[in-house]
Amino acid sequence: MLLDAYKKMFLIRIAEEQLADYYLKNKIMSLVHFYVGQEAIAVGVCDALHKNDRVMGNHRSHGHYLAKGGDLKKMVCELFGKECGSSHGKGGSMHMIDTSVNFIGSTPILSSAVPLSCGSALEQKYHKSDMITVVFLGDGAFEEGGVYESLNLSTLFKLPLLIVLENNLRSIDTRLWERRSSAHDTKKIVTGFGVQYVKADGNDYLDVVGKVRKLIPEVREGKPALIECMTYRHMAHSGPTFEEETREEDTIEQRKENDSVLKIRQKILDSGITEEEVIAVENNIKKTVTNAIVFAKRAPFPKKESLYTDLYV
Ligand SMILES: Cc1ncc(C[n+]2csc(CCOP(=O)(O)OP(=O)(O)O)c2C)c(N)n1
Repeated sequence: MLLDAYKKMFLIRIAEEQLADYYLKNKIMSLVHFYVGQEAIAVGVCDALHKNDRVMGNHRSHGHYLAKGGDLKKMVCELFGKECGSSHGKGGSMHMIDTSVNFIGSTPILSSAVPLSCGSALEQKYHKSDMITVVFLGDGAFEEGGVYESLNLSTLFKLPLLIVLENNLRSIDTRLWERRSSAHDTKKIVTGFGVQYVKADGNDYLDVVGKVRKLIPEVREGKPALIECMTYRHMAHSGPTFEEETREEDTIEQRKENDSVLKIRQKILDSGITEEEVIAVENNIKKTVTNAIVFAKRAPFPKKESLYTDLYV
């Protein structure tokens, strides 16, 4: 089980690290927000889900898509603006959708995925499905009004909705404590609406998956919940650079010490799998990523005639 989780987390990490080079070479057709550092959350949450549960993401959703079982080639093609991308090359990094794995979309308008996910959960309830909807949002998005309307509606309508708050302490370059009064209390806000609240260490796969597994049976019964996962993003808000000169909350050394990918790797070694075996797994994943990028580079762009398809007007 741990090795499977590591493979998924390592895939997300390596895919983004390799894609970072192509971003610098201007091969990526949209703005990119890298998820590096937050992998334990996407994988921990999605590992606790049924494949027919739905997931919605945001502007930083490569990890969410891959953790939900998304296709790496389709994702890389989408970033490269190619026809075979998950949104036929027209959405880019921030508008991925792949209903074949119940990844029902990502949208960069902060918090807008939360009311949309309420709608999805309402549809699931209306059709007496046993499935739930999960939505990922950041601490900046949590401050948008639509979140509070959604918290209210989710308990009013008893929706099978799980909200995953990825608290990386920053909204672009603005730190949490520069945006919120000292009285701000996320748990009180959430429970004040009647929504269950749980806090997890977002840098620890086992903590996330364990807590989500505990929550889900009640969510399926129509008791919405929010899990706040504390984490760090390692790279700048957008693009592959680091921003040490503007960070006060942590250092590269602290982030490395607390890095979820390195932590789970150590646990695997402690469980008796040898370093050589882990390296072989990692090399395989690196090859898969390289192959996906080669495939995407060679793939065709969308045809001119398709300019007006896939549009909602
Ligand atoms: C409604 C809205 N306001 C502002 C923005 C610009 N914007 C894009 S990402 C971002 C920061 C988001 O921070 P957070 O929600 O904490 O997610 P993170 O980037 O840390 O993953 C902002 C302000 C936006 N996309 N939508």
